[in-house]
Amino acid sequence: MGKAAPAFPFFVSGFDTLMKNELGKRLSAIVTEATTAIAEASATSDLEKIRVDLLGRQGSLTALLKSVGTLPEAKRRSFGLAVNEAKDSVNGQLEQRRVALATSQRAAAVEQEVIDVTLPGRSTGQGSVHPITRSRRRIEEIFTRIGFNVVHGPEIEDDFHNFEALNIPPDHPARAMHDTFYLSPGIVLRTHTSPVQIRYMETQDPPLQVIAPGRVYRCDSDVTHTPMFHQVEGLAVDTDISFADLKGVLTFFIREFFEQDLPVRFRPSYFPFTEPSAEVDIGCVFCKGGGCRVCQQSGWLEILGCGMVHPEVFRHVGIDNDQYTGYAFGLGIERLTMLRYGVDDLRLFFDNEIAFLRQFS
Ligand code: 2U9
Repeated sequence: MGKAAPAFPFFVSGFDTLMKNELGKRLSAIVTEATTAIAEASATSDLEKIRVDLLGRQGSLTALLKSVGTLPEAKRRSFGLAVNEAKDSVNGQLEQRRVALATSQRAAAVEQEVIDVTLPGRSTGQGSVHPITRSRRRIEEIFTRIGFNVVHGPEIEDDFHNFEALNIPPDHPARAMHDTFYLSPGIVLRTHTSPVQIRYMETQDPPLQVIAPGRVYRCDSDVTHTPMFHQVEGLAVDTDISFADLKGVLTFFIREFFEQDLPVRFRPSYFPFTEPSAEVDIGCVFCKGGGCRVCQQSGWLEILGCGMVHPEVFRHVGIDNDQYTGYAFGLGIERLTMLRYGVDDLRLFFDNEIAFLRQFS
C-alpha cells in the first residue's frame, strides 16, 4: 500500500528539514565553539563565563532547548535528546577543566612555596600564676615548713559536717551569718573549710596539725563580698596545746607572709566553734600604723580569726576533751592577697583581665 499523501506536502516536509538543519547546525557549532573555549580557559572565572553564556538564562544552549517546543512533534524528542546530550557534554567538559585548572594551580603554588625551617617559632606568650593561687601556695609553704599537712575535702557538704559538728545547731544565730547556698534540704555548698577538719578528725587520731585550703560559698555579693571565695583554715590538736602556741604560730605565719616584722594583736571575739576566740589584727601595711583610709584611721587591719577548739566540737568527732586540747584559725585568701599586693578592689581577682594578672608574673 502506498504512503498517504500529506495535506500540505511541501510545507510540512520543507519546514521540518529546514528546522532540523538550521537547529542541528547551530547546536553542533555551539558545542564545537564551547569545546575550544573550555580547552583554552586559563582560569575558573573564564569557565564560569562560558557556563553562563551557554547554560545561563540567556544562554545559547538554553535558547535551543526552549526552541524544542516549537518543533513538529515527531522531531521534538530526537532534537530535545540531542540538546540535552550537548548540555551534559558541555557540563562534563567544564567540570573536567575546572579540576585540571585547580590541580595545576595547586601544583604551581606548591612549586613556588618556600618553607624556611630555620625561622624561629611564633611565641605564645608566657602566662602567670593567678594571685590567689600564688598566695595559697605561699601560705601552704609557710605552714608545711613548720609541720602542718595540707588536707582537702568536698565542696558539697551535709548539715552535720558544715554546721552541727561545729557547734552550730539549726536555731543558732551564726547560721544566718553564713548566708548558706542550700542544694537540697540538709545539703549545702560549704560555707567554710571547717568540715574538712571535722572529717579529718573523724578518721585520724591526735596529734594532728593540718591546714585546709579551698573554695567556700556564701550567698552574699557586694563590693567586699563574692559568692565564692578562698579560705585557709588550720587546726592543731595534741595533749598540751595552749593559746600561747596559737599566738606563736600565727605571729610567725603573719611575719613570714608579709615579709615584715609587723605588729600583731589578738582581740577577744566570739565563734561558736572556738572558746576562747580572738580576731587578729596587724599594723596597717599601708600607713605603718599612722592611720589612713584603708585602716579607717585605726592603724590596724583585721586579717584572721582563731581560738581554742570548743569542747562540743571534740565531742561530735569523738575526741576526749580531758586528754586533748587544740587551736584553730581561719583566714580569707582574697583579703590577705589584697593587703600583701595593695589590690584595692576584690572584683579584680575574678575579672580575668590579662593586664591585671600579668603584674603577678
Ligand atoms: C574546727 C574547729 C574550729 C576555724 C576558725 C575562724 C576562727 C575565722 C573567718 C576568717 C575570715 C572566716 O574567711 S573568713 O570570713 N574565720 O574567723 N575560723 S576559728 O575554726 C575551726 C575550724 C574547724 C574543727
